[in-house]
Amino acid sequence: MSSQLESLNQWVDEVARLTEPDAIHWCDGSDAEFDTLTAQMENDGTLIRLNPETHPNCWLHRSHPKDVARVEHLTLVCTRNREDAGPNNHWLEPGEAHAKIDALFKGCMKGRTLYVIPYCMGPIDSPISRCGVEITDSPYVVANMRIMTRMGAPALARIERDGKFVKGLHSTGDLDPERRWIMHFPEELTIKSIGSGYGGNALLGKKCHALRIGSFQAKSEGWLAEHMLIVGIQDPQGEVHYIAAAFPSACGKTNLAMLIPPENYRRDGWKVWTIGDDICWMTPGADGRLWAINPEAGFFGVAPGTSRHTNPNAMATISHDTIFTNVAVTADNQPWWEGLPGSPVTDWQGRPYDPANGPAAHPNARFTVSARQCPTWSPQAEAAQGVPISAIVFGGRRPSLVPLVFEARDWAHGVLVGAAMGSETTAAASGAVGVLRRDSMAMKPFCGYNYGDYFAHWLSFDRQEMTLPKIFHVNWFRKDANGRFLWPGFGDNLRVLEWIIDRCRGKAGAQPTPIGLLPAPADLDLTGLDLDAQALATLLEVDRAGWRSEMDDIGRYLDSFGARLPTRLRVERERIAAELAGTPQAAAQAAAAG
Ligand code: SAT
Ligand code: MN
Repeated sequence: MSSQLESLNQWVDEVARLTEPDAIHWCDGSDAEFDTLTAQMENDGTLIRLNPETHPNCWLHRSHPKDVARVEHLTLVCTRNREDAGPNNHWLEPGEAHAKIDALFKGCMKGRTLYVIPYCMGPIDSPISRCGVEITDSPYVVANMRIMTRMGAPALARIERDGKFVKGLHSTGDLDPERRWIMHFPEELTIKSIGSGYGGNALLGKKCHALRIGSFQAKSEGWLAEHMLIVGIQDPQGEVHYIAAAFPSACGKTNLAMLIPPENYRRDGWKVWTIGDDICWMTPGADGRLWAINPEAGFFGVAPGTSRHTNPNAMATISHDTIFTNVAVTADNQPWWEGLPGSPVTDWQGRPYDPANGPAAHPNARFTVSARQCPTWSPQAEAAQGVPISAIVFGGRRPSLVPLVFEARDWAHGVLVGAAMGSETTAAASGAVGVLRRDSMAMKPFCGYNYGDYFAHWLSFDRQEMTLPKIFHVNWFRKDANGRFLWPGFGDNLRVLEWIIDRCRGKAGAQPTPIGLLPAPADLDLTGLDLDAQALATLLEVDRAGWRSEMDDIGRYLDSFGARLPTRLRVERERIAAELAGTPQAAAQAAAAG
């Protein structure tokens, strides 16, 4: 046996001694194994089969009502030196953290089966992919990991070749939020999670590995692990342009990754290809461009709001072979959520639906589905070398101030734009919803180390041999005085992506402003769109007074990273603030100082 498999066996033995399971099952990732597990979960009520006529091979899972989202306050990054985790993370000294969580793992799998899940994040034969092994006592987690990752025998074979894997230990414990922790030990490539069976807390390949541990690995190995969708836009000439876009959880990444072009674009021959909807790993290629893979094999998407109007491709994707979590059901046992036609009879907790109890589906209800079922799934998603990225887009929910789109002047300015990102909070994490917070690169909950060092890592790609993507910021969520969205969004977002692509190939115009380059109304193709001139003017305005106070706020935020904040970002912010204040000399001075 190889030494890798020996060390894996030893770890499994060690965990079994601690957690005392009744049985140990090594997952091979086969269809037969999946069928056995789902049948078992149907028998014990973990899964409920949905209408087989309308939704073949679909199940509903109802989670514990106090276990419905990520828990950022219980998510820790445990580095030896506190400063390495940074003010963006909750921290505990590794020794203390292990002791605390191991006490909860003691004997927690009595009466349960311990599943060993070898998985690969990314195509099995890609040099960009990385492997891990999750140990869990939840068959629901096994079934979800089978959909979300390349799981089982091929992953185990790659682990043997690689000689390295991330260790993830998970137990649902007793699901008591008082005894719940999601801990990361980046220096040990280890994750320990207990007390939750939900999404990012429990499917350890996703946020824990592919983002928190991944970002830490990426920094030391010279690549980027990002909270970004990857979409390929094919123009009428047949050329495909790949865009990576970072938005916080539940801000429409899945919709953008699968968008259907507006009618006039479809007629002209535009096409959209989906590579990923949540996570992007990018690495410099021999040609100096950034090449990206989607480390995941499935979608764990937000159900509420998904409909034939907002995302027909997602609706087709989830019409069969899908696990739904915390949705409502109709009288004929179809999954239901807010935004769909029809009506619910049973809510997400299994109670007869009563509007007095709130929404029928939980606002963070999800679907888990293989990406291969998506009609726009790109064959390039399996390409070992990944796809070359032309543009990076940042965006958040900003009801005011932030224009529809602007382009950063250069890479360093783009890094500032990403670092300064703000967004209103959503139901993807526990806590208040709709509160504006800074969420740099949409990585606030997911960056596995000090944000100051992370910004420096981003800046470090600005090297002579690199041909870097251009960086943009978009805002689909601008509202008018009556609280209505000004921009239609969804498929019409392609109008903005076309401008972005044309900027990358030097074909479209732009107006310089202190915050970056903006399209003039005539630079956007608005054919067939019912948008009045006033709305368009608001979407493309730069309100200098508002931006001055935004820049002050960004300055205070950046200062919170103290000595670890790269000077380059501070200088960049000062340059823009000076330009907004209307003192070009000050702007020139600030630029010269950099
Ligand atoms: O629950 S997850 O963390 O996987 C979903 C999300 O917040 O993006
Ligand atoms: Mn996400």
